[in-house]
Amino acid sequence: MTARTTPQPFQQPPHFGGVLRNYVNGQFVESGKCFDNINPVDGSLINQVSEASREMVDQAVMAAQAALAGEWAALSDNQRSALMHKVADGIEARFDEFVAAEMADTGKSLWQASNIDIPRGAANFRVFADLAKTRSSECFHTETADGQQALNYAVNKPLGVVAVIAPWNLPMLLLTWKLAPAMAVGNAVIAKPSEDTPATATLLAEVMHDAGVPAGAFNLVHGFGPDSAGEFLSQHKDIDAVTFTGESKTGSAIMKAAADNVKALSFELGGKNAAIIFDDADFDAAVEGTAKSVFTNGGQVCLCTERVYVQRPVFEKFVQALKQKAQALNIGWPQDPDTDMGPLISRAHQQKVLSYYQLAKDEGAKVVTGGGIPQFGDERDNGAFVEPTIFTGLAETARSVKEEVFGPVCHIAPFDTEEQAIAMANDSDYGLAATVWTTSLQRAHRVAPKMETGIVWVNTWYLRDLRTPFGGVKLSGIGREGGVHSLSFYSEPMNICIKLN
Ligand code: NAD
Ligand code: 6OD
Repeated sequence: MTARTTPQPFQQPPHFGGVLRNYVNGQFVESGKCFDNINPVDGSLINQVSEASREMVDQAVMAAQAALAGEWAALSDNQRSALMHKVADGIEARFDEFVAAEMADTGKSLWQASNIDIPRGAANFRVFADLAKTRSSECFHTETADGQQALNYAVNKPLGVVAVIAPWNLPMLLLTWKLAPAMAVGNAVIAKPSEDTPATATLLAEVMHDAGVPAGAFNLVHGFGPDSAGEFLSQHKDIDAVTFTGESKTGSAIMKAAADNVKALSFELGGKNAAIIFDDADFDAAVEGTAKSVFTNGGQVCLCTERVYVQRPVFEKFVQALKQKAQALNIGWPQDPDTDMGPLISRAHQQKVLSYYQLAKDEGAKVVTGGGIPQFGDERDNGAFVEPTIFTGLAETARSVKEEVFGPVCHIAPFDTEEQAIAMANDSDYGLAATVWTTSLQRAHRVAPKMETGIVWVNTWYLRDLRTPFGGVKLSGIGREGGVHSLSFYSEPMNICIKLN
């Protein structure tokens, strides 16, 4: 690990410094109650955020309902699609502001914010605008036994008012991944970004406003979960669906809150993802790819690998090679082009990850590298950094092998047979993603479908096509989004039967 020591002043996004406001019924509004938005690089205050009250959430719901009965609902599919493209244009026109805002809130690197997070924000609007415009619907020519004939076809209607509750790890990417399809098929939305990452959502509200999205079609409320905007939305009787990305236990709380009003739910939750490295794998590619899947975004991607299983003949060599990769990571200032890894999202999350590092040691792990906090000797010592960490030697039953840490850490264990590797990878309460490294085509096809996960990558990681089904099994989620799956979740199909004879 190389801790870069040259202090560099953190550049605030140009319009920052005031209060980040909510956006309700086409207007930017404040509640009178604020919370702090903290930069995890150095612990400094970025700005304050207006926390939406229950009344403000009610106003957002009423505005959304009015939009569904007014100007927003009156748009044709082509007009709505064109508007979504205009939103994407608006994100691209203010690209640098979005990048700076995402970096300030998360501490993620300039490279990642400008190559992954913000481009995906715009791409989400473009892809779903086009998919919604070109979607087909079912149609059957019906003949009954007694000779009646009918034409049965489906009309897809929006669900209504959709609450989008998003996490902090890929704030813009994950919020728009759900907002874009929901809006593209005509729903009115209420976005609730994480309290840790309110900035890009606020910029997005400005973009929506400037693009001419009708009042009430897009609303933004800031706040927390319990007894705040997250819970007010989940419990609200006039919200038709909640689409949520975040921790599995939060998904469970939202499910309970939404139960009385029987809302449609789509959940993308936690993971404890496995990588399997067979001894026939391209060794260098497997090491490179696994380093990426463990350490990208400081391990704070739900799809990151936390359990690595390596076939015994290459086990020791692999552990040493991954150790070298971890130790070569540049940890530092987000705006430094050489930075590979920034801080965790907050001091609270840093404490959680460090508690898992300690737990692994207490459970008898061998520390291959890391396990602590990097020391910089500058303002970053007030930040939320942890060292990239590799453990070996734990039993598969250890809590630190079973529970999601959500940090730059993995445990590496050896296996002997293909069957053993599959069983070890699947022995998890989670089922989000898996990665398989092999040069055998037959093995790839044999092993991949046996993974109990929503997605398997073979000889790669996080290579995305937005048309594919995305989601998890077990504790990792309910439902699928992506492509037609998103259009389907955010729509209510209605059957129309016309008698022909
Ligand atoms: P979190 O569950 O703590 O928070 C997510 C959002 O839910 C935030 O906006 C938060 O304010 C809100 N929230 C919290 N409690 C709530 C409640 N009781 N009612 C309503 N809303 C509530 O998750 P996080 O810490 O922001 O994100 C990290 C977690 O998200 C990890 O577990 C990670 O695996 C998971 N995640 C999953 C995916 C996926 O696609 N499966 C993607 C990203 C993150
Ligand atoms: O790429 C995506 O569409 C997606 N939903 C990624 C989720 C990442 C989790 O942190």
